Amino acid sequence: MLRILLTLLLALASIQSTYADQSSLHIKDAWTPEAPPGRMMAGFMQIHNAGSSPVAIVDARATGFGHVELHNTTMDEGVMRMRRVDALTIDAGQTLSLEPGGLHVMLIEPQQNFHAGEHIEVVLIDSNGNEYPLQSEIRPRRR
Ligand SMILES: [Cu+2]
Repeated sequence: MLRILLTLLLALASIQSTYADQSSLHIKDAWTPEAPPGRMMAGFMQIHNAGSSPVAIVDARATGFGHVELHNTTMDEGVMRMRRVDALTIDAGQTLSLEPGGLHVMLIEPQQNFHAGEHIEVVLIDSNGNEYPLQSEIRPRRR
């Protein structure tokens, strides 16, 4: 009887930790600057890790885009360049900012036109295969 109870408790514990893993990231303020038709777009957001271990985002996809990469922006002899990064790592208890001039999700090969006020469906994928869906609000470019 005790053995059964223990097995049951262990099973419950493993379900709980799986659930905790998947809900440990809280993503907010996701937005994308409007871009001319056919041009790639960038996704910015705040990613908070409420869990007790680091989470590494290693891949992403977005509805309406053929290809998505994780990018950083660097200054190279006074010229702004974007470079692909292998992962966006968010340490336990920390918030990672994706913002203009820095880290961003690069939305490549748009397959339709997107307009300010619409939302882009983005899914971030971590190194364990957990998926984090979010909606990125398209905002008008500042003029
Ligand atoms: Cu980029």
